[in-house]
Amino acid sequence: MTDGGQRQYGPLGTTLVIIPTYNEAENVKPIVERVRSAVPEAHVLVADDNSPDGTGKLADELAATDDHVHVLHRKGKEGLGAAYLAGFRWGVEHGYGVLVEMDADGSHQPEELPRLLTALKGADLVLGSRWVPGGRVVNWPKSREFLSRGGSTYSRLLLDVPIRDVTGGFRAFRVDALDRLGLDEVASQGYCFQVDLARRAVKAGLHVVEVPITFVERERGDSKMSRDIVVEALWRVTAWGVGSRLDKIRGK
Ligand SMILES: Nc1nc2c(ncn2[C@@H]2O[C@H](COP(=O)(O)OP(=O)(O)OP(=O)(O)O)[C@@H](O)[C@H]2O)c(=O)[nH]1
Ligand SMILES: [Mg+2]
Repeated sequence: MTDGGQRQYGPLGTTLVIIPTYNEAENVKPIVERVRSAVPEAHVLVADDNSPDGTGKLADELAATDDHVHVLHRKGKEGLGAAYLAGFRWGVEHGYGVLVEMDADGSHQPEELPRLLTALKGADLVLGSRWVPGGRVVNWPKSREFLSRGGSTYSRLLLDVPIRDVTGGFRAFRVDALDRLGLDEVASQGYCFQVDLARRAVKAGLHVVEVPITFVERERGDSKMSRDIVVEALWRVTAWGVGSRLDKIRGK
């Protein structure tokens, strides 16, 4: 999408990389270290849902020796969406200018963050994208690729969002753009949280830019992807699509 380069964007401010975790004991240390060396000026917030495997404690150990690392302990597993919303609130309260979403499992490569942040200088929201030219996935089974591409295509067509990778979770937001998304009303819990934010961004008229990324399948730990998450995404996206079509028919 383009606004024809008409708009002026302010300075970015300090970046907070939010990493939601649930049972990522094998991944939390390596991912935080990679972020710290890829973007040394950025801060990291691990948003842990009281992982039984001790991820939160490991994150505390990292925070104890590095003043750029912070931990948000949540009481129990409430889904990716709730963890991000809590992380966003924390970031806004602490005065960060840019909030980044990133998985803990290495699928999103911290080394690609500088490219996302450079693109954000001229945008409200930057999406790391697997499905634009130059984007790719490494080591994904065909079934997963089919689900992801299918989910993106279904969402794009039904919701009229001109975004190739609607479900991706490697994103950089300007804080003032987040304010315009109506986050208080977001109820999406799992995967569809990402679709929800993307559709809200387009609806709010934000300038959204997709930057190609190489997405790497997780090597350690277990996926939290489940049937329930896919079902939630399917019904919510369908309900949003039908709702907005009805609004159009009614002339709203
Ligand atoms: N705090 C919190 N984090 C979560 C929750 N569910 C998933 N996560 C984290 O969200 C990120 C994405 O979850 P994944 O299990 O990798 O989901 P996915 O990327 O769709 O699945 P795979 O591609 O199979 O890895 C990881 O960092 C998880 O630890 C949750 O309920 N609470
Ligand atoms: Mg993953």
